[in-house]
Formats: sequence, structure tokens, C-alpha cells
Amino acid sequence: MTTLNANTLSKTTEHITNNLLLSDSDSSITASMLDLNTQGWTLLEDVDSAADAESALLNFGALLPQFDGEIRYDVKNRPDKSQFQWSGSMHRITPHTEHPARETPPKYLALYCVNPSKNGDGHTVVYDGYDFLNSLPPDLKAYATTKAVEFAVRTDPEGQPTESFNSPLLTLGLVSNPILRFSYNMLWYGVIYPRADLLSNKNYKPEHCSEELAEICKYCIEYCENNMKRVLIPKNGLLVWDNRRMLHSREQFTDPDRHLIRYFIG
Ligand SMILES: O=C(O)CCC(=O)C(=O)O
Ligand SMILES: [Fe+2]
Repeated sequence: MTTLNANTLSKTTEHITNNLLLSDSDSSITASMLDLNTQGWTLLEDVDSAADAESALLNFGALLPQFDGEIRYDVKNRPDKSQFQWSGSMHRITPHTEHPARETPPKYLALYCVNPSKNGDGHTVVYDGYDFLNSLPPDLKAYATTKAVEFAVRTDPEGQPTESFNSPLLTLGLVSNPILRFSYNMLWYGVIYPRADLLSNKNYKPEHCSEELAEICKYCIEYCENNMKRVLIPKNGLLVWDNRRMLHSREQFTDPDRHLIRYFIG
């Protein structure tokens, strides 16, 4: 067992004191944490590489495996599956939270920009999901916290669901704030990755959900149109948001070389 003498004690104190003096990068992480806790999202700029992004993210939690079991997921156009509305296409994606079928969805989501669209499109959009639920009429708010919905996710747009979980849209976290789960696509179209041509079909009527969930979807679109935060993540930018509170979506883009790397943090 090591005992502390006066000399080692003063060295230990010096070490602790030095660690309390925040370096520039520590203080920017602290400021980002403040943003995450207040507005639900933050943008770190000039992060030189994906490896640097990963080191920064470790301040927020562990990097978790994604749908394919990997820590890094490339968000880029995959021409063979471009007919679906998913991250591997250039289509817009409707509001959702990530991995609603996981018993505990990732606390934070992050996107690191390797290559923005050269045409200045493809904004990532975040919305405050707690505020959205609070804006619902009382009966729909009660529905969102009591009625279980089946969330089924799939790795491949054409594949079978690989995981599913039944849960109300909002549940109490054991030691955390309430957990929001949402997928406009799953509620409205009945699948997480619908065919993209459905997006422009104004006459589409949902067949897969209750009247209340269809109402919640309509309120969601209205809320999102009026309360969006559009972020064009710059090259070497790292957008991080609270995935148990915020909804996110993506606007359509036209540059097949747009490339982001996505992380789940828990
Ligand atoms: O491409 C984007 O900006 C985000 C796509 C998305 O929703 C995701 O990767 O989870
Ligand atoms: Fe997403």
C-alpha cells in the first residue's frame, strides 16, 4: 500500500491543480457541454481529423456500436439503394431520433463532416423534441407518454427488421431525463426507410398507425417547420446533439461526394 508523505502529497496536489486548469480544448469541450445541456446541440469547428473527433467525443461518453456493429458509420450516397429515404441516399429524411428500437437509445449523436456538399445543400436540422411534446394538446401529450408503439429498425432498407422495441414516445429514464423516441417514417409510412417517391405523394394516408399517432405526426411537421435549427456542418465540423431530447432530419442534397461520419455516444 502506498502512503503519502509530505513530498508526494504536494506533488499530488500540484497534479490535481494542473488538471483543474483547463486547456483551450478542454474549455471548448466544457462550453459545448453547456450548449448540449441548455439548447440540446452544439457544433465544434476545426476538428482536424475523424480521430480527433473521436477523442473529443470521449468527453461526452463511450463510442457505441451502430446498426452494423461498427463505431464509425459513413453517411454517404450509396447509389444501389438510392430509391429509399435513408442516410445512404441524397433524399431528404423526415424528423426522427436515432435507434429508437434500442432499449436505451444513444444519449448523443454526432456527425463529423469530411466533405460538405459542394453545392451548399444537405443541411442537418435539429428540433427540440421535449418542446414539441409539450406543445401538443393534453390528450395527445398523454397518449405520447402512455401508449406503446412498435419501433422496428433495419440495417438495410430492403432487409427485414433487425431489432424492435415497444415503447411510448416518451419514457422515464432510470437515472436520466425522459427518453424521447420518434420516427415520422415509422409512424406515418409504417417503415423506417420508405421509398423516397412517397415523400412527394400528398395524398398518402397512413394505414399503419392510430388516429392519435397520425395527429401527432401532423403536429410534428407543423412544429418542425416553425422551430427548426438548420446546420450546414462545415468541413471538419462536428455536430453533436442530445438524441434523447432532440429530433433531427436532413435536407436533400445534390453532391454525391457529400460525406459525414456518424457516431453514437452513450
Ligand atoms: O445526413 C445527415 O445530415 C444526417 C442523416 C441522419 O439522419 C443520420 O445519419 O442519422
Ligand atoms: Fe438520423
